Amino acid sequence: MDETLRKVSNLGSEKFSPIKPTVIQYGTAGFRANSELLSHVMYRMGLLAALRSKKKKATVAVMITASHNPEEDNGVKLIEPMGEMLEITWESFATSIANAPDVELSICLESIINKEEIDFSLPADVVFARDTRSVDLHLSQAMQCGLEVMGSTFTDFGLLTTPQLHYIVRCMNTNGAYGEATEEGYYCKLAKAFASLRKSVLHVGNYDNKIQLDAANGVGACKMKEMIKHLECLLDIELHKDGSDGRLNYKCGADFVKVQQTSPEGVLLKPGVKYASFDGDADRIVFFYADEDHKFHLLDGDKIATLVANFLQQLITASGLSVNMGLVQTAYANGSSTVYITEELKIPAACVPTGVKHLHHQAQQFDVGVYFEANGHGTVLFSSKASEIIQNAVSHTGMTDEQKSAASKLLTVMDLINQTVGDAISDLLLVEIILCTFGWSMEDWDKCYIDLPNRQLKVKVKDRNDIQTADAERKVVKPSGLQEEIDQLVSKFNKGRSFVRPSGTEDVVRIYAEADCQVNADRLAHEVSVKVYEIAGGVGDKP
Ligand code: G16
Repeated sequence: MDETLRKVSNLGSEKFSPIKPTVIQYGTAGFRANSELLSHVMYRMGLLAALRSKKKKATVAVMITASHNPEEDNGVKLIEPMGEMLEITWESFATSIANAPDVELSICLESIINKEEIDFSLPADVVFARDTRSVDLHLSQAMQCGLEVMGSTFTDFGLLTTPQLHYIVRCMNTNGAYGEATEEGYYCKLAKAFASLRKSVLHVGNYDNKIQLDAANGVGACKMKEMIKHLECLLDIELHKDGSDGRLNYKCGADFVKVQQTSPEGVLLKPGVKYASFDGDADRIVFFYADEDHKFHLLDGDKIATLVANFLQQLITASGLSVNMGLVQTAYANGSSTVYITEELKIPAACVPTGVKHLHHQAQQFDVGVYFEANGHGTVLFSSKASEIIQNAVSHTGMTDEQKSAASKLLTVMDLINQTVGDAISDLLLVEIILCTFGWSMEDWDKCYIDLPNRQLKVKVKDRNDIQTADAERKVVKPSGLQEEIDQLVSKFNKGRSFVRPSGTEDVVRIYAEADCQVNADRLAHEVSVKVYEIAGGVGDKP
């Protein structure tokens, strides 16, 4: 071990020394920063991934992406053997390794090895992939050097969407029980489930299989092209923002469409047509359309969650199976969606802090856990108990044909869903199946409930970590006095609600507000952002 740690330290200081002393934190979805600052972080994440693999005695994964962030940023995150986000205790190890001075790197590694009682003589195995950012290759080579110096075996999957890598690592660690551990295996599994479900629907009502898809100029474009080849023409998809020109996430993609509440630049909306946007690494999706009056309508993660929960609830009821279902949201969930879920669908809803790891964890408390962030990141988890009940039901003799048919549909739906993490491609296929089953157009789906008008803003402050929150980010506890000011502002607006939180992917404080009309939501968001600027140390132009 000593010899390896010596090499780690030498190579680190010779080739991957931090360019300038910046403190970097493992945030909502790993490290995110300007690409130029990340070589040493990537090298060190290679080291940590090897340790995580030794600790788990399994293959782990590393994804190089900054997802929705602008093209000049990049990032890296570690993925657990079952395709889940890195365990929270290891996030702090990642932060300490990334920030250790060169001379303390080997000491830092040694302290993790000791604390976690890792048998260093065990083998390590890591799979990795990257999105289409131009410097990804160079950063992925730095990460690979970290793996090599630790003596880890590895497989470079090249370009993948983030959810594809999550899927592959889970397949590897379940000896293929979850699917074939290749990109082709991913397409085949999803496409087979999609075709089977789609062909079982005989009357499609108002449903239309045409989609105009904005791929954010990201990796989702080339991967969707591959998926289309497997879909037997059951969907008619026209790609926009496919990366042939235009910058990644620039005035396009799921984050842009959700936050700006408008269509991607250059995509002209035709009334009645269905549109969808992926984000840069295709782990989020939102839908939108224009009505006859050319008014823009967004169907975000909340609308997807309610659609999926409604569909699954109907199948569970029809199958007569005894499995419970719950839905997990964050504070960004539109107030109307929570009322619809709890009062109309009568499904229990939980609220947790932003970040897939929190939603995923909470969703595991249900037999069937649906989780979606309003930004379009989400999936469905089926517990092993639920999977077993559903599997047994299909061959059970004491059930009616109708019950069996519903159970068999549920089983196929499980194959269509990427249960490791939110997946734009899988979610797109799932939404299409549901709309087709219900015979719904976009308008039909949209009218389930009406969103409260809302607005999101960002404010730059000296140190965003000065803002601390509680109650699933719905209350600010530091700096003192800020929450009282927000309460005061909110009380002036009918149906007003607002909260603020430090972003874990960008150097900003995020502000969310909703109210009875758009003018009021905009005013509330603006007034809260001014308070954040004044009380939490705003920098640059005052909002
Ligand atoms: C990531 C996370 C999401 C989170 C989003 C914004 O998305 O995976 O869970 O909602 O960042 O996080 P924050 O508000 O902390 O900046 P993505 O698509 O960028 O990976």
